Amino acid sequence: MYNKIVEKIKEYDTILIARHIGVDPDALCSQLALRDSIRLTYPNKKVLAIGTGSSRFLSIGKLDKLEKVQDALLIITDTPDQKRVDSLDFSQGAYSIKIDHHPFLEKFCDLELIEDDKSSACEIIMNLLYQTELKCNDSIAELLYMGLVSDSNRFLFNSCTSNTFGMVSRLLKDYSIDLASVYEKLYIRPLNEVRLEGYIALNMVVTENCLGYVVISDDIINEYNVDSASAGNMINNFNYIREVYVWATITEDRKNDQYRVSIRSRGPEINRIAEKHHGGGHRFASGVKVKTLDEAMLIMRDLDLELKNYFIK
Ligand SMILES: [Mn+2]
Repeated sequence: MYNKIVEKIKEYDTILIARHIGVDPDALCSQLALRDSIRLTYPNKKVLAIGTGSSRFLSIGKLDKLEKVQDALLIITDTPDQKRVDSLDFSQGAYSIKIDHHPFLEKFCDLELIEDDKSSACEIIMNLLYQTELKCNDSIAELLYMGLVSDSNRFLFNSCTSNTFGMVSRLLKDYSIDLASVYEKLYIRPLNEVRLEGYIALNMVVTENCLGYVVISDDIINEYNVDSASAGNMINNFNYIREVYVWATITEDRKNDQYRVSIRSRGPEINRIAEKHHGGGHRFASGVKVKTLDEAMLIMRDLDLELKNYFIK
């Protein structure tokens, strides 16, 4: 499969690489690393990374302007379904390839490489670069390391396997990566976000079945002067609370007239519940967008029930 991907890359002069909406470091780094690797290996090809930028990740790297899609090879990383593709129409293009580590949702590319046992899309790209003629250098290695570290929440998840550590070990031996600088790019944050974290900790509702959730209203987002995307991302900081096995943030997004529900679990699998409510994600990290707070509370009810059954078993 890896070689088949490289054969396809060799066939095309123009290659457009996309990833999912609501950009995160794994999506961005896998996309940029693959772009830079193809540019390094085949300097005559035009390779562009497409997608909506985010001020938060400016220090990670720059995206490109979209050019014409016809005759181009389209590649998407870190994205299981077409509706989450950012800024690229996959019904166009000459040929398309998906490289993803999410559980399979739908086929929308001609060639799909899905390795849902990998910690991150970046880990798959690391394998791809090591096992094919695609080249790597220090800055590409740094991108790949950054995406992997971010998606595995600093090697905290079970998605980290001996392959993960093996690849990271090899990468650190072969390339020079400034770890302190990587962590600063990923984790530096303004004081008001830390203060909002304090708000979440103080206001989290915890049920007797060990579900913890908090509603972050638009007023709160404004009061703490954070953007709603970074408010939703704070969910990852609330793991390992003794009384909480599943936790969720319900973040109001008044601009788009919706609530974003982010769910994490260290107990039962929660992606089926997310899918039932038209969201998705990983077994222990999922998300749903809903129109009303009532719908969000229906998800909380389902999660609470799931927990109840989980503890009975
Ligand atoms: Mn990912």
